Amino acid sequence: MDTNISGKTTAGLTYEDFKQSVIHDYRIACESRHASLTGRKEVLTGKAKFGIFGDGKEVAQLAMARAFKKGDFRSGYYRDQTFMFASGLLTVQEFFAQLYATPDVNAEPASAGRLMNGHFSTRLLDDHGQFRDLTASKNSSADISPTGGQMPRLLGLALASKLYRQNPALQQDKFKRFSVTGNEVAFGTIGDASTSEGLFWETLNAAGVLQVPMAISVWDDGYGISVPQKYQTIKHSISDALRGFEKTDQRPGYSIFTCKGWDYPALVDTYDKGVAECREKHTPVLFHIQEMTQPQGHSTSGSHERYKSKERLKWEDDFDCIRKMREWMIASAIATESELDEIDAKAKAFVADARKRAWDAHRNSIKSELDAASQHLNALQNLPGGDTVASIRAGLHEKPDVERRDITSALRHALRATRGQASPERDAAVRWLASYDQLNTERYGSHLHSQSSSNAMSVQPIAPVYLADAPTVDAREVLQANFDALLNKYPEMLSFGEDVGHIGGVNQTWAGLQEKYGKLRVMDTGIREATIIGQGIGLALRGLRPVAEIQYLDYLIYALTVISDDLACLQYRTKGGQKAPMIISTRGHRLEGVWHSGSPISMMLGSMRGLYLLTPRNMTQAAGFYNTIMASDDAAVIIEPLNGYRVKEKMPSNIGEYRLPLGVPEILREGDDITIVTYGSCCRIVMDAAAQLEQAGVSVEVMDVQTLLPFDINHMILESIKKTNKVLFVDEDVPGGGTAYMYQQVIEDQSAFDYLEMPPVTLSAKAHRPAYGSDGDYFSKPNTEDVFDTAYEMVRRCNPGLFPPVY
Ligand SMILES: Cc1ncc(C[n+]2csc(CCOP(=O)(O)OP(=O)(O)O)c2C)c(N)n1
Repeated sequence: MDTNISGKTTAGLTYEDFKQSVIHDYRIACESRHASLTGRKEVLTGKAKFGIFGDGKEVAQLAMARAFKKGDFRSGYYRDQTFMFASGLLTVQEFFAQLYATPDVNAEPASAGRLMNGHFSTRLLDDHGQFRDLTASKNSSADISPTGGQMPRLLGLALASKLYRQNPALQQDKFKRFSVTGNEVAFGTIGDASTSEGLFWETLNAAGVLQVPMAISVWDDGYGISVPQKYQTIKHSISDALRGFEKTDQRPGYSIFTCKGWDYPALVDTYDKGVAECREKHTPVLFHIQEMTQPQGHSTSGSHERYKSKERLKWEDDFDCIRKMREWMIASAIATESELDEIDAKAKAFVADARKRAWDAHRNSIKSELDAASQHLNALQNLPGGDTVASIRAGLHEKPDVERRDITSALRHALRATRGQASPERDAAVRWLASYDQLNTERYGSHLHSQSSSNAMSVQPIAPVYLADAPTVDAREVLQANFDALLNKYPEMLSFGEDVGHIGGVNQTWAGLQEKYGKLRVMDTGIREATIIGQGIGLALRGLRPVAEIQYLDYLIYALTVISDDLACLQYRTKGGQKAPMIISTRGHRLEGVWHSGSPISMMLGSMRGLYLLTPRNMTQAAGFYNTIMASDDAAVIIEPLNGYRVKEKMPSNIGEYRLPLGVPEILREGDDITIVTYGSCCRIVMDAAAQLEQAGVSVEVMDVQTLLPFDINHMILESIKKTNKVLFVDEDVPGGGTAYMYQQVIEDQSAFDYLEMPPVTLSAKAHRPAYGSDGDYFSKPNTEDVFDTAYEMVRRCNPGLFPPVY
């Protein structure tokens, strides 16, 4: 019998302390297993809708948790409940509250009931939306369901340690709550099948290139739902596949460790050693944890007997990691069989109790709402139509586990049944329903954006100032001077992207800034859009202010999942528990050909709610938006107009300081006959057309909306339409894309319909991608003649006598 692991005392513990820590670990493992078993039952008996659990992965996670220190971060997936329990980041009661979708941040701090079970996270922000001292806690970034989606942000979480260690400007007191000289490790976890995803490989390569303290664990149970490893991984082993990534004496790379998921002492030793190296030397490490199992199958959606052989199932039983840990503890005289039985029995009782507390709390809050609704239903029963209300009420009370939707639905039906009657009872019921609706909107719909006092909508605008002798320069110089001022002002700001560093960007907007601020502030990256965004998310989660550049808007599509699934919904899915205030800087709209003229606005509008989408028409406006977002704690995409870098603009004297408000259009030209609403590069086209229309006797009001999300918050466009009674929406997206969005905003949201004398019109690019060359552009994107003809036809339709036909 070993007196301790591998003949040495683990992590400086005495044998007795070590023994107690193993017993503690065993208790956590048992609790976690009982939580899984009980959780599945809760789903199968209808108390919860879906369950996915961490059974079969417990023991390795205990070992990982032993190496996880304050200040460290996790970026993982749904199997990690044992790690979360062992690290003290999740209680069993909270685990069940999430399973029941309890919409209360105190009961379910990870997502306030918004995410299905197994989506872990810790609250990095205080109640005011400001960062807590992250070095005083162990931290977990917020999980998402797309497998592999946790990888890109892991890169940024790890890179932050390197920056905090190597950049002396980040040693100031105000950054002390984010890092202790970069000693923090970013722990990643991923299932073996999900290593087939491109995001895994892109992250792995980037972290190897950057040499950051990232410790990835691959939980290998041989399957991705039903699909076995042989269809997932080359050489059927991720560690074998990754041998080329391994570091050598000559070249940096990864330290790669393999270990069996049931071998507790080896796991503890391996994590101890691997994480120490990662922390100290900032070497990325990968732990390939093999021979894991799934005692209950993948999730509650199906049974694994359908695709695992009898032999495999028998092996999984024999090599169950808790069983093996137990055998080892008995063989090592750490505990006797009966002592372990007792721990297990206590764990079972503890879980049962925690489950009950979670369920009771969940039900009690609904019950009090049901009681309030019942009183209103009672009162409505006395009105004509009361019979229907009585049966609605009876139906509600017959339901076994009434939910909030049942309460709301019952009230709505009762009000429908008693409609048309003036009575104080109805008024009271209507008022109660409205306040209940408000409560549920807050429960299920708050925190799309930051709700802290530093949110972007609260930033005070500052106008650009021009001296009498303000120089006129190439527009890209305005941005360059602005970035210079921002880097100077915010030591926590950094920018990175393809060609951003050494040459200062493909359009020279960062020219000379790497020289001035160093390679840790203005960085080149590989061609890897998804992890450029992930890098930004992870850095922003740890208090830095990244400007992540996607070289052309057309290539944002490579990063779409990371932006949509991770960044855009971060505040929402944690109900304000986390934020990643980063700027995605890109350039788009028309320039040249299919892949350098993109303006996929409807794609962005449809997938990035939670981000602000800013579409400046020139670089002066763009700079103003960078300044606003930097002064806030929100995240935004800023699209610089690709064909505007060499256009001449005046240099404001308060560069780096002026701030443009979001959601406030600018009237570029006043007119009485028709309102044209547009943004971005189309502004110049529309302005040219407006000048030509003036000569034809048409007075055009041109409105640049400037930001699509948010959109014209003061309804300035409506005021314009009240004057012109006609509106034309112009952009470069596909038909039914960005123009349809603006149409909906103005007609429905601003109620402009009543002021129109003819239907609104949209003018967009063609449905196909823009062809190459000047003619390709002309026949693909809206041009000045198109705008002229469309607007002219609109005014002609209202006044044919005054405007003869052109064609
Ligand atoms: C991008 C994406 N594709 C598919 C799914 C559906 N899905 C959920 S879990 C899973 C299997 C994952 O297997 P593995 O990575 O080995 O993790 P395990 O569940 O075995 O721990 C799949 C295909 C998903 N969630 N995300």
